[in-house]
Amino acid sequence: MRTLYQFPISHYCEKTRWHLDHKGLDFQVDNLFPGLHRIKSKRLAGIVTLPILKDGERVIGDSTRIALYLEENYSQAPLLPADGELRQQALELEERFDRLGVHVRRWLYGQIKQWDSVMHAMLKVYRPWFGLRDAMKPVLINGVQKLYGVTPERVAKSQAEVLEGLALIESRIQGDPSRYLVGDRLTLADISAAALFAPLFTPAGTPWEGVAGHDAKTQQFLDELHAHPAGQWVLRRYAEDRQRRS
Ligand SMILES: N[C@@H](CCC(=O)N[C@@H](CS)C(=O)NCC(=O)O)C(=O)O
Repeated sequence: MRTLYQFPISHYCEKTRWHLDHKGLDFQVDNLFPGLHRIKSKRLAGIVTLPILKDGERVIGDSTRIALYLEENYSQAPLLPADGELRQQALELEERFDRLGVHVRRWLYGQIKQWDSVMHAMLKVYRPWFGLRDAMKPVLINGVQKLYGVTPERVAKSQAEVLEGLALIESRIQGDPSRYLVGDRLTLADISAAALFAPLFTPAGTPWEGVAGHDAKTQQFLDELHAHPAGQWVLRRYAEDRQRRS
């Protein structure tokens, strides 16, 4: 039995879901409640973040470590190229996009003017527990802003990082959304970049579809990003390469 401990709305958890789906590995999800998740995540893997994967007796925390574990232990549908140089490039890009995921998250949280639809998307999978779930919303909004460093200065820096990340995608694909980041097939670099940037582009069928708490100015900025090759690339990877079982 395989269990993914997750938050549905987390883009790091989406990266792991995509990987498991790509390999055709069955798994159940255990949606932990934000904040309270730390009791279980510490007990399971000694960390405070999700995703955590339990595969039989093995417990692996952190999306990058999970990705390497899956590649090492399940040879089907490999996401790391056999060629040493391409493999190294895929691994390096995976790490780079992993770090950029932090900036995508901070920038997006920094744009929210209305938290209702964001909180709904974040909490809808949990039982209402006699009103306790909804009573937690103000605590969570405050907690998320503190935890992820959502201050005007840091959000502005994160915007620059996000734009650099999109420019990196554009240069790797040479402006052509049909291409992959490394070589001519899907690798770990692609699913990391696409999953971690997906909240900006809200592909159909993802937890971010229809979530919008920002204003018209931010929407215009996002629309411009959508039209760029990197935005089109994320949507194309989802349309063509995200075999969804979860
Ligand atoms: N480097 C970690 C980052 C995971 C991460 O930041 N997860 C967030 C959700 S997007 C989390 O669990 N935050 C809760 C917390 O820090 O308490 C990974 O790749 O798994």
